[in-house]
Amino acid sequence: MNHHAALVLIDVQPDFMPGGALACHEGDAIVPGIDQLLRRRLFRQTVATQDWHPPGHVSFARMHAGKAPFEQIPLYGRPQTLWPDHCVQDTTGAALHPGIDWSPVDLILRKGTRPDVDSYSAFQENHGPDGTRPSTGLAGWLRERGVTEIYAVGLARDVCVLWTVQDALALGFRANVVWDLTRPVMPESDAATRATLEGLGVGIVQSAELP
Ligand code: VGL
Ligand code: ZN
Repeated sequence: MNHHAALVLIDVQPDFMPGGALACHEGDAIVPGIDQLLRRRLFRQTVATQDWHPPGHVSFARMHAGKAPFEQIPLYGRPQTLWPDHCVQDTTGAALHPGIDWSPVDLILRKGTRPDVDSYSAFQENHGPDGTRPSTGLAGWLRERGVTEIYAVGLARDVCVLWTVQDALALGFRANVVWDLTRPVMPESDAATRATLEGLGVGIVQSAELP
């Protein structure tokens, strides 16, 4: 393992798993593997993100009259997918999954806390009303700790994991996805997600290949 690599655990929360508000296909299947990976302490730094929305968040379909979850609307001049209410602050569905021992994690980064802006990537929020994407500060945090490469795991493969690794590359990090420790919200998206990642030069690895 590259000594300068960080593990980034994206939104491993019950609401993204079967029975949750915005379940990913087989989302719970990644829990044991992530717990085992954390116990191995392979990485110099470990960061977990937590989707953490206030009630009435702009991404919730319920806030938009006549709109249903998974429909798209224009928001601040860009397409916004509307979601069921999910990961509402201080609910059990928003917790870091209780099946994982989180103690080795160095940083827990909450995102999506602004009522009017959605947030998929660990690095930058989605576009806000002023047309910018506010930084979460994670790129600086990683750089100041000597990190040059990330390995992403978690949920959802086609949304927050994808946006995180795209931003990582744009911000100058090498990026990898541990494919078997991710699951998609839309399973039919897998071929497109894989092709996008391969086209960008993102490493696609399996957890069993990690040293
Ligand atoms: C996510 C949709 C809405 C994710 C978060 O974690 O991929 N997807 N909020
Ligand atoms: Zn969300």
